[in-house]
Amino acid sequence: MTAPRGKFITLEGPEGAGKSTQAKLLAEVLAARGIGYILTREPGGTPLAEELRRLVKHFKSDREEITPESELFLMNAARSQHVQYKILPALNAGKWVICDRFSDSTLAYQGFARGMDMAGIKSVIRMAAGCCPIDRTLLFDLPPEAGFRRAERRESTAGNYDRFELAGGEFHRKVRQGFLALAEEEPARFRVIRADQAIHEVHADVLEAVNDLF
Ligand code: Z5A
Repeated sequence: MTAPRGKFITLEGPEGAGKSTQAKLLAEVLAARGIGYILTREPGGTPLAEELRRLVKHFKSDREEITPESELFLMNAARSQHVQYKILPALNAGKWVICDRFSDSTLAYQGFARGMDMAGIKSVIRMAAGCCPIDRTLLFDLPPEAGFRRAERRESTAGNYDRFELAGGEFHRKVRQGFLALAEEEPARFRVIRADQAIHEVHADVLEAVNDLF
């Protein structure tokens, strides 16, 4: 007998909103309940996808820039590897997948913020991840200034900003508005969580937001 498919939960939101922190706390709850899970992230999650992550975040050349179209394809090349080699096998084995960012980040960053055609983006996402419907998306909402201040305090940042962190306030305001618009479009899948609370309060909201999936 095959195991029932696991649940696919994605965490979305602007930088520094606390997605990674909350993903780990949720994983601890699953472990305590004896539920098999994997914790993963985008872009990334497999060897090739992690290489693409490094490129798309830190590529620098005085001869060319990454075009918005290339950014879209790099994100989705990484996603295709991630889905085929990590996410689908875990779901099919009955494990829950907790994913720090997924396709809604493409819609918010490459769509709303970079201004690329939404229908085209959705069709690329379908090619990369159409086989993986999401059960619940937790949107951690925070003004970009607050998220940036938090991210700046992180040791790993230490002045080494990536292409997205350097994109400016207006870009990140569009990202936030984009995420909120996506949540309004699909209220059954999304739960919007106030990320400006203390970590334990955000965690309590996360548990409430996934409670019906247990
Ligand atoms: N991107 C894209 O354009 N298209 C796509 O399709 C995909 C991604 C998938 C990935 O960067 C970039 O790729 C991302 C979008 C783009 N760029 N941006 N911006 P990333 O993965 O490196 O960046 P991130 O997802 O924004 O990670 P992050 O900055 O680490 O944010 P976070 O995971 O939401 O936050 P955190 O690491 O849990 O917390 C940040 C700090 O705040 C840390 O010191 C915590 O201890 C602290 N923290 C957490 N929660 C709280 C609360 N509640 N109060 C106070 N302090 C807190």
